[in-house]
Amino acid sequence: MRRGSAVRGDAGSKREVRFSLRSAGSRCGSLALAWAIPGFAAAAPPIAPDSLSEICDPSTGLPMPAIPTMFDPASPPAADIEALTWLLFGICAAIFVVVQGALVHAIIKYRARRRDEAAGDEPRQVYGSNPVELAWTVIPVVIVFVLTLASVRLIRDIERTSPPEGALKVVVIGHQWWWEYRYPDLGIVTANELVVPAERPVWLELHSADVNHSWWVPQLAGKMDCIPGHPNTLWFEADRPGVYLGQCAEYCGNQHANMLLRVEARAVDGPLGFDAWVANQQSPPVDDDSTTPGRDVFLALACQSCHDIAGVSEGAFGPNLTHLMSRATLGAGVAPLDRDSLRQWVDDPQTLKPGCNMPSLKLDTNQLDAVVDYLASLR
Ligand code: HEC
Ligand SMILES: [Cu+2]
Repeated sequence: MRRGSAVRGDAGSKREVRFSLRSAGSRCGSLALAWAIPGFAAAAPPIAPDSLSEICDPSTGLPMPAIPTMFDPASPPAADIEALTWLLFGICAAIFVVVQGALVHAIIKYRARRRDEAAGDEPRQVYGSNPVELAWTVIPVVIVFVLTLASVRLIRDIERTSPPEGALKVVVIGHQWWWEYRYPDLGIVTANELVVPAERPVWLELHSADVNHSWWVPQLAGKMDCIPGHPNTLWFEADRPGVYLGQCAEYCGNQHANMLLRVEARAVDGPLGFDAWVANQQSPPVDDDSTTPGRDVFLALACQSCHDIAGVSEGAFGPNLTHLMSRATLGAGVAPLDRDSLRQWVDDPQTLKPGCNMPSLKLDTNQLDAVVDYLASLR
């Protein structure tokens, strides 16, 4: 039972908010799922195997689907895509029924019968029929035309060349095997968890630092590739607060499956609101005398050449750690971000995420404890 694992902060107040949210919301009241999928399990540790459809995210108290789904859209582009999906499904289902029906009818009605054989009869042979050939040419052409028009219209509706008015701009950079998020207008850099306000459009500019990745959170928008040297754009607008999950959708190497996408759409106000999150992210990292030894170890080792901690180090190869503990997951979803998994990660990330681009620096126990104390203070 790891419910406490994603509790962060001195969190008395957060805890209260969360549990009151939880008892208030009937959808969030009795929760959760025995996890089958490791990445998604990390995104929300199990509480009780109760509902397969929706659970409460332990770190924010927000509702969250157990697995990513496109059938519960929470944003206009996703809703349009779902509607088109049902239209296509409906047309294809009708074709299936008609074709299979005709097949079954023919098999039964025109099956070989003993008395036909005895009489040496063959059914009447038909060589070419203009009406039939016309029908099976024209009808499919009309169907394909309808499908094409519907798809083109949808693409025209949801793809934009400029940001919607009032949109929050976020630059997404896919890395092997994690996500970087930069908020240019707010001066924020974070990793793996995109926090946005609900009911406000979000404009993503997608890049890649290495190979192709693909950003796909099915409840929010369609799939969009992150291509090196070729920025793409995507927009969505979460119509209700919630945690929306997705997964890198373009094979990008051995840890591709551990590139969880996690979007938290928060209300604007309140202690767990978007504005409070922004204020915290913009504040300098915690600087506490008791964790100075750990910070010194961090600076003395190669950690500082790969990681950015505002005002402390400027590495840019790995995730920004300035407010590490404000996140709920570690290593793009391989584990919930708690002290135990953090310690295991710093000791040897390869045990949690084999092949990932952070080496074990073989710290001794004292160094390890000091660094983990330091990192755990970065809220
Ligand atoms: C060669 C560069 C490199 C060095 C050196 C390095 N890291 Fe990392 N680190 C990374 C990369 C890359 C990731 C992302 C791995 C992934 O998720 O696939 C990462 C991830 C992390 C994370 C998880 C961040 C998150 O949000 O999931 C922590 C914590 C971390 N490193 C701490 C450290 C510490 C402490 C040290 C020094 C002991 C260190 N790193 C040394 C490259 C490095
Ligand atoms: Cu990938």
